[in-house]
Amino acid sequence: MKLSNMDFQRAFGLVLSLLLLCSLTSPTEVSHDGRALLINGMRRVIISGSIHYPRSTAEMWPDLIRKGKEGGLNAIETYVFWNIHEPRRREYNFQGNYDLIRFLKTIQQAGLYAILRIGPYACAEWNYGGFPMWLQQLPGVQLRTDNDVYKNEMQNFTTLIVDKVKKENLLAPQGGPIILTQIENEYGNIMGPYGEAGKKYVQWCANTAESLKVGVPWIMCQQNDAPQPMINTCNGFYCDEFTPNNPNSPKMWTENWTGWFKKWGQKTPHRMAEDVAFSVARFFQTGGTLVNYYMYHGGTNYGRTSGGPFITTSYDYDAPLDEYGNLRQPKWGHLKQLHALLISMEEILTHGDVTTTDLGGGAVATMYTVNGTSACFLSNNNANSEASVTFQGNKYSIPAWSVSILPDCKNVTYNTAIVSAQTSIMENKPNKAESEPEQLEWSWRPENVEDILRGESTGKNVFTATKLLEQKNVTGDVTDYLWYTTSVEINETDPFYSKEMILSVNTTGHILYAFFNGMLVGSGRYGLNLEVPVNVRPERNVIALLSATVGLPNYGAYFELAPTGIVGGPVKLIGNGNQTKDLSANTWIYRIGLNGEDEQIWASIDDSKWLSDSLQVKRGMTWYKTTFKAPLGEEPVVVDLQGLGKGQAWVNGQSLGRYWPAFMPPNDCGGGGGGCDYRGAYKSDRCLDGCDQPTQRWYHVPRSFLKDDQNTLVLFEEMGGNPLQVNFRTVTVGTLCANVNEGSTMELACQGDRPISQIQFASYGDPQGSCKSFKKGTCEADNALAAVQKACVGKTSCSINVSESTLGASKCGDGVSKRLAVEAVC
Ligand SMILES: *[C@@H]1O[C@H](CO)[C@@H](O)[C@H](O)[C@H]1NC(C)=O
Ligand SMILES: *[C@@H]1O[C@H](CO)[C@@H](O)[C@H](O)[C@H]1NC(C)=O
Ligand SMILES: *[C@@H]1O[C@H](CO)[C@@H](O)[C@H](O)[C@H]1NC(C)=O
Ligand SMILES: *[C@@H]1O[C@H](CO)[C@@H](O)[C@H](O)[C@H]1NC(C)=O
Ligand SMILES: *[C@@H]1O[C@H](CO)[C@@H](O)[C@H](O)[C@H]1NC(C)=O
Ligand SMILES: *[C@@H]1O[C@H](CO)[C@@H](O)[C@H](O)[C@H]1NC(C)=O
Ligand SMILES: *[C@@H]1O[C@H](CO)[C@@H](O)[C@H](O)[C@H]1NC(C)=O
Ligand SMILES: *[C@@H]1O[C@H](CO)[C@@H](O)[C@H](O)[C@H]1NC(C)=O
Ligand SMILES: CC(=O)N[C@H]1CO[C@H](CO)[C@@H](O)[C@@H]1O
Repeated sequence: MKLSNMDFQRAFGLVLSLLLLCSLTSPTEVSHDGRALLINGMRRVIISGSIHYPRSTAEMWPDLIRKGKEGGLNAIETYVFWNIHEPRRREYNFQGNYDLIRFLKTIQQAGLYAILRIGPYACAEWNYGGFPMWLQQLPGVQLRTDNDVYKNEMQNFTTLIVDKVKKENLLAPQGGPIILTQIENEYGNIMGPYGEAGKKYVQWCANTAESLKVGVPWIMCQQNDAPQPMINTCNGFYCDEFTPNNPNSPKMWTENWTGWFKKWGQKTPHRMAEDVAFSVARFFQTGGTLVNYYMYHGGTNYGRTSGGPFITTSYDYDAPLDEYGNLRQPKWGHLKQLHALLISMEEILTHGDVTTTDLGGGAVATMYTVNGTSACFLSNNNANSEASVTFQGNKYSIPAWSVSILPDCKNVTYNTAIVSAQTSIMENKPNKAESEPEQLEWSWRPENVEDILRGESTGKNVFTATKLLEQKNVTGDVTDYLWYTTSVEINETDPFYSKEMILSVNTTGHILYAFFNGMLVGSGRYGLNLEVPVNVRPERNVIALLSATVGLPNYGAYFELAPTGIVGGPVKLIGNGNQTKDLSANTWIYRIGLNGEDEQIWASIDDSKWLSDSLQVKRGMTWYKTTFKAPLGEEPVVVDLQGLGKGQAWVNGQSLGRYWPAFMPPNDCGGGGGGCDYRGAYKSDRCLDGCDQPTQRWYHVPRSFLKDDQNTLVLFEEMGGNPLQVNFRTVTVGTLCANVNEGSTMELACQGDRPISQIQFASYGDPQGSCKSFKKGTCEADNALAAVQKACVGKTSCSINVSESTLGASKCGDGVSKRLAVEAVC
């Protein structure tokens, strides 16, 4: 292999940073007591965020991790995804975005700790929960229970991962970043149906983990019966009421859901910053010492990695870093302030004596005291009303569903419901690349299905069977697509014969297209019993059924056994007087995948088979191809696939994942209006939006997929769509807003090195409304706008102390609590 100059510089840089690391890293001892993790004997507060390495690119990792660190994290957590690393038994892949070791080293280089959830069952809305398909096909295997075949494979892979990180000195006692390791995952939630075998399995997991001698504690999340020394931990939207199963285990929260994932056909979930902050502050108020945000960066399900069925390609999760790696504001900033405060209270939170006082009406005061100094939390669990309380002789009002933090037990320096961090409204800006035409030029190619529709397929990936088979078992899950084709001779004397009959197909899903004598006669999604009228000929009739999966299930007891495809059927023709002809035991011709998949059309540079004339739109089973210039700049790139139906997309041969802009959520925007109330227990169906647009219209194109000159986009459109509206955009901050109380500091920043160009609104007094609808109130200072313009316009970021001395006299009465509200344009 030849090293280019660039490679050489990179390699040289790596050597340098490795040298640097060796000199900086020293063995770290990790243990725990009932209060906290002990790192080199010191109790620590750990604030961690989940970033799943295959859901971004290796080029994005340093920036994501840096933004996590800047947001106040001291640890990054990830699952390990078995099915991408061992796609075929004992054949491994740790390349590119699957380079776990490089990811862990990037965390280490940033000076953060790592939490490694080996599992190797991951759940994670990941295809098949992370299990490789070959595992389920081993004779005699039963997953996640006391089964020797399974345990042998689990042990083999877990050992491989542990050996790999040991070899690279990545465990804390070796000077590496890994302070915790996890075995299994949320098994306690679903172990009931496994009975005694499940209990034995939990013991076995613990023993196996112990035998691997990682030198750091093991955790088992959602596992009340986790045997010592496993530490059982909590996952959920709130974990304040969680208590570990052993007095020697610290209270740790391995999944605090910062938002929620999205499914095709559903609206977009949101979880307000105020409620995430409330849940974290409550957790620390009640003795928690380790929190992990699930997700801190959700990212993208590239390729066919999304679980489900029906999990979208975007795994944005409403996380503090958005799908593309931008700061999601105010969530990121509001939590950053909380983290700084909690870390500053580390000593007292991990050592203090705790006194709790019920102040009535849902309000609780918690005081941590050590050596005569105290820190306090005042919480109000009431979802409807503010609490006015007197605590240690001082009066406080605590907004509904919030926690105030008083590091000196006197002054409130943070309240979870009062957000002073800026709000950033993101915009997708048009591609400004030079000489890029308004509309892209497309060529197309039909997926050749004629043989199949005639019932005559032959060749590679084709075989016959006299029954209806389970789909993923047949395909090995290397493709979404499986054709089931049969033909039936019918003559007019057949008792069930009538000219018009019903074709009835019972499928477990996920998507079905039914063709009869070459014509598409029906389609449907989910598991369904499709019944469509067909015109039967008194001769040979061909039935071709295309079944497509949309991500395999990832959660639940025995989820791996959930069938896919037209397994067992029945497939029938129903005719005269409801007499039926059952075709389930016919000779079925199976065709695994598409011709285009066999050819890897998306990676091919052979243009000869593409047609550039008479572009066909609204045509199912069609490949499209275009070239485009990369948008200028560094900002994240997305492609707008509005107009298309359903399929998969590739840029320069790399998969962007499945697309499905034709799928809209149920149109019930009405009622309740916009806005979202953070108060009251969050559930994944609260605060939904996006009811009037495709579940997912925009698809992330990582910068590292792009070349400076010409780029290629290939689409496979399965149901019919129009690519003429497709265009590329960059995602960037459009509008900034902030609303900050007197005595605090307002901070504003655009993105990267883009300056603030204009202040559209600034009022210091009692301004009303919210971002994009601010109005001045009853009183304001005369010169606030000028002061903000002077401090911010032309700068990439600015900071203003909200006080009369910086903004001028407000002319508000004494009873008015003053604020500065600003709306700015980047
Ligand atoms: C995993 O299995 C392979 C054989 O399939 C064996 O060679 C290897 O030693 C096993 N690894 C461990 C850690 O057991
Ligand atoms: C409390 O004071 C004692 C005695 O001065 C000291 O040893 C200890 O480290 C202090 N503890 C904390 C948490 O500050
Ligand atoms: C902190 O609290 C004390 C007592 O309530 C008060 O006198 C003092 O002004 C407060 N300090 C600040 C900076 O708000
Ligand atoms: C999967 O296919 C194999 C043959 O390839 C068969 O022996 C096995 O029974 C199938 N399993 C299921 C669940 O259909
Ligand atoms: C029609 O089908 C029946 C039963 O398969 C067969 O016995 C008969 O010979 C067929 N008639 C014609 C005209 O093909
Ligand atoms: C359709 O298939 C499902 C799952 O395989 C089965 O439970 C159901 O009984 C079938 N329905 C009919 C009408 O056969
Ligand atoms: C055929 O089945 C349908 C649906 O089950 C029923 O409504 C109809 O009455 C039946 N027709 C005859 C002739 O039995
Ligand atoms: C804001 O006030 C703090 C102290 O209260 C001071 O250290 C800081 O310099 C001030 N910042 C600006 C931009 O005036
Ligand atoms: C019990 C439960 O719902 N667990 C889910 C928690 O959230 C994670 C992340 O979304 C999922 O992977 C689990 O299935």
